[in-house]
Amino acid sequence: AHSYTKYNSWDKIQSWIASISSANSALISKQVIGNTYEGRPMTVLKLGKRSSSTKPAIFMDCGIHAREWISPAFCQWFVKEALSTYGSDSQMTSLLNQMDVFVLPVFNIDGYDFTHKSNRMWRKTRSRKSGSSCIGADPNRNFNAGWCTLGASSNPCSDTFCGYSPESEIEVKNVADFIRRNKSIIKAYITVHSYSQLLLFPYSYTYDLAADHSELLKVAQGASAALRSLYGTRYTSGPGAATIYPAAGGSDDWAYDLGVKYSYTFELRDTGRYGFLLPESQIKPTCEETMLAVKYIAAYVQKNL
Ligand code: 0X9
Ligand code: ZN
Ligand code: ZN
Repeated sequence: AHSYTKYNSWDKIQSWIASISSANSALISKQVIGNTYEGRPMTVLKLGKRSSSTKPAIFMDCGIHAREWISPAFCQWFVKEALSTYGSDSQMTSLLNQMDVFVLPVFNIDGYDFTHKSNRMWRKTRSRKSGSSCIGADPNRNFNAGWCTLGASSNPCSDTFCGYSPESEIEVKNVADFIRRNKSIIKAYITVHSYSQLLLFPYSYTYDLAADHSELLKVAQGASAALRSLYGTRYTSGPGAATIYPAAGGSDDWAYDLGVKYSYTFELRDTGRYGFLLPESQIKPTCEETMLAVKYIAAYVQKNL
């Protein structure tokens, strides 16, 4: 059965998506934004109170990288918390009254399924192309932001293969199309990875500072402080290139250059003791503390609409 404190398989997440949306139709709707390479449906959940006017929105995705299992666990947690605290938590109530939150629980579904069935450390998509026996591209090197210029590989066998062209990965194209289509309402982009305990923002494809650098840093530091207030977990905030490493083709830089100012990449727990193999006993504390950071960013965005 599905559990918020376990790493659920894709099959369990898929049935959870169906049941949670049908049981909460006043606050959730779902839409398929396309299929993965292997044909699995990519479903975006829209959380928010129904409104007659179009609402500004936040887009959040989890599971761009297959082996980062705490990430999809967080998106599921976020949906549960949003539903269970709407009406009692004043911040969540106000957020979902005024804005919508689009949640893509698993971005790289084919890769995620592969990590459950065959290779726990798989990172990339599962696309194939004739001419190479190596499988998949790194979805976070496949966005059209300084594509394949830095910190990415043009070798299909590399774990950071940028793909054959920008958006060559259908999962990337589906998400990019969705965000482009909803560009006028999307005010923030949040993408959840692991691990290293970082809160990153543009740029990663250059060491140049973003035009909104000081505001992005201020909000990241506030979010990190909120996260730390629960269990003392320390996060470092900063632009990707200088804080983790330069790497082009990422979703955060792409969304920012499209015009989504508040664009953040979370690298959740831990700092390397367990790494991608974070024990299930840490799902709850990791998600609870991360909720505080995401809610901090959301509240800031809402206040500055
Ligand atoms: O390298 C990545 O894609 C991310 N780290 S991970 O260990 N989860 O793979 C960091 C992404 C930072 N942003 C960009 N490079 N645009
Ligand atoms: Zn990642
Ligand atoms: Zn809670």
